[in-house]
Amino acid sequence: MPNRALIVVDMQYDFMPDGALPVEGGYELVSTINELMTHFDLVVATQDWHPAEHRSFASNHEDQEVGDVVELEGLDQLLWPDHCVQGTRGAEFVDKLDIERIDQVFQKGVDTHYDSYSGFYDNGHKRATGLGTFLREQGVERVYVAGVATDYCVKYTVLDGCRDDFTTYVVLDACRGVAMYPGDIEEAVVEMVEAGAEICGARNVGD
Ligand code: VGL
Ligand code: ZN
Repeated sequence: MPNRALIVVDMQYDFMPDGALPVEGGYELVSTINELMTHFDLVVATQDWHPAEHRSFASNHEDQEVGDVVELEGLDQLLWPDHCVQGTRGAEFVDKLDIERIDQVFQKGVDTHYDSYSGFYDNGHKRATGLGTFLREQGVERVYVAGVATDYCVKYTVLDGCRDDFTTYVVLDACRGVAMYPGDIEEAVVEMVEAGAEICGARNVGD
């Protein structure tokens, strides 16, 4: 049984540079991640998968703009442009991603009232996506995380990986961030390291 897995986070059109919630350098990651997947017996992916009425969209609030913060079910919620709406092209994995190598996909952000940056739990830690249980069932103890965005979904996936006692690696050159504010990516790296994550490069994940 594999004791390690690669978690590919949100490699979807809406997070590419020409998407609704653009991440600079998103397309550059595709070949890196395709190569990275060949080193793993187990690959899982997360997919941001929102209903059109999702409350993380500024468009679903009156008098709010992208970047504003509102309270959602007791949590601060940063408002985003509409993105990764279920069934739209923006929510699809990018074409060139080698999706045949993905063993299991975990969708998140499906509940209108809760956002879910992490691939493991929603932001309020109320509901698990099933990712953690799946990995444990497969005998996984170490996870490697790659994808977008370093300062949101990668970060929260890594923090939950650490919290749930997986040995968690961030494959930093296989991640890109949103950087809504300057310094966000660097700050995310510090937070992940402080939570116990290790930083590595795509070239030294081994086999
Ligand atoms: C993400 C913001 C909103 C991400 C998803 O994939 O990092 N960021 N939804
Ligand atoms: Zn989202």
